[in-house]
Amino acid sequence: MRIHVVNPNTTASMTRKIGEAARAVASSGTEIIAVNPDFGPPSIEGYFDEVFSVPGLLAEMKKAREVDAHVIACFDDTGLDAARCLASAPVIGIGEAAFHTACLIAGKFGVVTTLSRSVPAIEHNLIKYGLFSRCVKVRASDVAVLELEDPRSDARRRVSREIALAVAEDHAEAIVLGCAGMADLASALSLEHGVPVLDGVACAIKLAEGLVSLGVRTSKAGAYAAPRNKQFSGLFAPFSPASEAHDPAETGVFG
Ligand code: 5HY
Repeated sequence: MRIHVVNPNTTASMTRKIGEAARAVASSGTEIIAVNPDFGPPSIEGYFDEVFSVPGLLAEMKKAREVDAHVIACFDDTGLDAARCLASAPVIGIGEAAFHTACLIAGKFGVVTTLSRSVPAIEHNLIKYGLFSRCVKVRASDVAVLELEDPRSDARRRVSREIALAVAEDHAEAIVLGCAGMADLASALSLEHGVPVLDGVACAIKLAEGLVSLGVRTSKAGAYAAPRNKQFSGLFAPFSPASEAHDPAETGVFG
């Protein structure tokens, strides 16, 4: 099977790290195609960045050919609902995947993310998924997303310190890492803190493989029905559901 993994920000080094984390858990026979758009924010920290990363995400999804599932590798599950309207293959958000996985192995879990501005979106997703009561707290480690790409930064120490507080003060029984850029830290931090520490990329790959093996696809009976044909105007004309001829993959997104 072929799993298309989209990092909605434009930072290629993070996409490489995400691809490595995905391949590390993928079954033999699963091909991972890890991509990021060439336009949009270099990192997604809060609502403003998030909204400008969605067109790039959808453009990458429109480019994907013969894939069995899609994974959105941004912990806010950026553009997840719109992506499910666009694709019939299953679409998994790494946030949703990690939350459900945590609920299968712990009574209560904690989330440790990047900056405090990223916390509200994650809390809203927990409420939306009906899992808010299973999460003891969403903590910020005060680490900017791109610090995770800088080997000289002490990002790992700050993330680890916040995990220690989540276990000691919030009594978290498992930890969910709240950024795709933390994908390479999970196993070492789990050993260090003696509780399961989950990376959403790995959780999403295993869930995607499961859905494909079950032969299920996104229901088109309601919320995730294909977009109705209409012509968008201006900057987003190339994204118009109507203008199949103006596929962003072929004509480029703007003009
Ligand atoms: C992520 N941002 O997983 C989120 C994390 C965050 O660029 N990749 C990003 O801080 O919301």
